[in-house]
Amino acid sequence: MKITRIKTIVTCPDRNFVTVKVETDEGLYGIGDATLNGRELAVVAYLDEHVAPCLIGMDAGRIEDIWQYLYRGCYWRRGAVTMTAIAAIDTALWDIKAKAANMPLYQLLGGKSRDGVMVYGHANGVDIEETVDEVAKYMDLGYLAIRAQTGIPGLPTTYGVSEDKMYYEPADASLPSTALWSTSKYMHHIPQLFDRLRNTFGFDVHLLHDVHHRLTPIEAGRVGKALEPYDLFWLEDAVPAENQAAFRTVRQHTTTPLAIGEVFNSIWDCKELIEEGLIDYIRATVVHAGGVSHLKKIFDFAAMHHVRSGSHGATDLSPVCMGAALHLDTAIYNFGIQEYMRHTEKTDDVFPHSYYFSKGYLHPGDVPGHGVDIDEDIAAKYPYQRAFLPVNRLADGSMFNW
Ligand code: CS2
Ligand code: MG
Repeated sequence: MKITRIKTIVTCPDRNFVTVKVETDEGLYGIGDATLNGRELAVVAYLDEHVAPCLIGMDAGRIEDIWQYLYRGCYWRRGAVTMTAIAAIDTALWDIKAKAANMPLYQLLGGKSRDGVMVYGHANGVDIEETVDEVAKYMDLGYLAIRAQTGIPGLPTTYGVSEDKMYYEPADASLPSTALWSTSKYMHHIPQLFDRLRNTFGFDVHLLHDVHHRLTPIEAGRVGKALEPYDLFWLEDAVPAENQAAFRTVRQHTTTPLAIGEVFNSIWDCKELIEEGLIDYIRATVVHAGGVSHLKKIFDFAAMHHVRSGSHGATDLSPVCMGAALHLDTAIYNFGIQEYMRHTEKTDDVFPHSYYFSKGYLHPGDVPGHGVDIDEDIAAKYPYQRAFLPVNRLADGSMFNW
């Protein structure tokens, strides 16, 4: 089966998505997510100019070989743009292979290891009271695991707190808006949130929290230790991890489970973290970590070191990424949890999908392939709109991590 055409489709049904469609001479096609939040058109140019022309005429069934061709063959390895482009092609090729086999993708990845994929939803409020109410809403919706974020007194806006409680959207402006950050205000406030949540809801619900790369290792150790009585499922992205060894300090000071990985592109971003047992959950995902092929390798490596999966599933990862991720989540042995932020109705119309939510779990469905398609006519109604994540500054005006 030969690759005859590779199309990149950009659409903005409430937010931007980039989708790759790989067509073959046998009429089968596959799709892959190529969305890199705030850098969408860089990936489009990479795919259109530097990937698509090279793959025309290749055998669509040679997934591993094409992956290595794009990774090794280009000389410039890794990086978010490259690995997102590779991921999109890889996901589309797995979609084609599973459709050709007339099987849901999880069958080709080893079959089902579980009956459903436990997900966590996002509860957030401007203050602790509102976050408590939001957690209650998610429990009523049947969620078994809930991430809780709250506004911090003295900071006008805070990461993770959104106006629209149903559909969280972090890329909020056509040029980056500026937020104010204070580590001391944050560190003082966050244990109060979890104290209140556990007193209200007890210990049966899983609670998670995202620091979004805001602390130093010793600060993260202190926060992790302060949160130990509240038994978090995980503390996410406590420290930026360009320097993986920094997590040794965090680990020495707290037993709160640690998760990281949404900005990782390859095994080389997390090799020491996994090998040295410095984390508990690896949160890399299909679209930004080289597709189904490479993420499966990361997860299998993690399994050897008692590290479980916890894939990123924010709204800026398209339903195509979610579909593919759910097949992997279903098949691997060391699955932990999957993030699930609902997409808007417009987005769901552009991307019809077989996956569905029931009683705290997502299910990938049983249609051949990864079960997600794109309606190109509806997609064409929503042209690209430039959008950025905010940036963060401290009170003295200096730049900080977003
Ligand atoms: C996040 C995201 O879902 C998460 O855990 O940290 O909100 C993240 O900020 C965005 O996906 C960035 O594009
Ligand atoms: Mg996060």
